[in-house]
Amino acid sequence: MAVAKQALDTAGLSEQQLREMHYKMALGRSLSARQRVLQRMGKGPITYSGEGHEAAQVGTAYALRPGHDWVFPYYRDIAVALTLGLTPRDVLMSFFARRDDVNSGGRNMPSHFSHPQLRIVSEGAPVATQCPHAVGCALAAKLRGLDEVSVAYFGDGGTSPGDTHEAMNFAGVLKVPVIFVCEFNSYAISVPWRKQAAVENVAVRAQGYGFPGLTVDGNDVLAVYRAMKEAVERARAGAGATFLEAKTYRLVPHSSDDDDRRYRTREEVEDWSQRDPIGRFTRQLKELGVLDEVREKETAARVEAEVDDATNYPEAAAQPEAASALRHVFVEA
Ligand SMILES: Cc1ncc(C[n+]2csc(CCOP(=O)(O)OP(=O)(O)O)c2C)c(N)n1
Repeated sequence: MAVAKQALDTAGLSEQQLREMHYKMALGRSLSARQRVLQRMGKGPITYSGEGHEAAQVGTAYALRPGHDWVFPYYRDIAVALTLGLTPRDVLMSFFARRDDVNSGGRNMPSHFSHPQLRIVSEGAPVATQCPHAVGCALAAKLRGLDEVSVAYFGDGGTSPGDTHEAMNFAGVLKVPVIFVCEFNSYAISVPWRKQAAVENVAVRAQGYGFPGLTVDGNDVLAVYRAMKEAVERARAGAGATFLEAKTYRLVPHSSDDDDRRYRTREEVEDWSQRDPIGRFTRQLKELGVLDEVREKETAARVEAEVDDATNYPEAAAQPEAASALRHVFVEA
């Protein structure tokens, strides 16, 4: 109790905010699971799940100002997108590639979240190309004297491409308001971290680029939130970049096309399932008296209804017109 209370005090969040974070985590989990089911039923395309990453995603996104700060998520960041204001309908309209999909009008790959008004910028398919984009965006804010922060999200695999190193280098040199969030789940598809780098905590690299790097328990939503809040404050105050490494685990295969039994033991997956970030936060909130059985059931029912609604909504929605296929590809007369 004392530990939970202390965590709450330092996070500075109201009970309502804590419940909202819990709800967003549950929504991300359920919507991800629904997409996997739809793919298996042959109704939807390839899907990338955020299951297991919810504390890292909601904890970081909750510290931002939606529609003010610029967010460059990667394909696993469903709960980042939902926390910033993308709706379950938006997500599934994109999944089913409908004409009125806000992400891209049905053009982009699934899970390439974007929303102009919410300042969520679509990633490119090549891993980590969003890192230099985020640094460029942060430089623009700095040159214009704006207090907008840019955030690049990526996995541990995303720390290896040259793009990330170049982005981090210029973030340090130019001292721009950018935050690098690494959702460290120990695998780049089937490649374990130990085959990718010889350091345990990738956050140590930040020092070499001239700004702070922090490693946090990425399954502890309040620890993530506190670390991110500090990074955001630093960025807004003109103190430059931060690298935040959130240690977490994806509870399901890399994508619906992956069989993780070929490279992860069931014991390992089970061990991490015991540390599920949602179960952990639920217990913490109950201990604090912020959540009880009744509210928990209400949240579950609300999530289920929203996910069902989002699943059904695209059924009646228009398909993109074939004649529009080349829009945004070539200049139109
Ligand atoms: C430059 C590049 N190389 C390879 C790929 C294929 N690819 C897609 S996702 C991925 C794994 C990335 O792993 P990580 O960044 O750790 O994120 P995670 O999926 O584990 O959350 C790879 C290798 C790609 N999209 N782009």
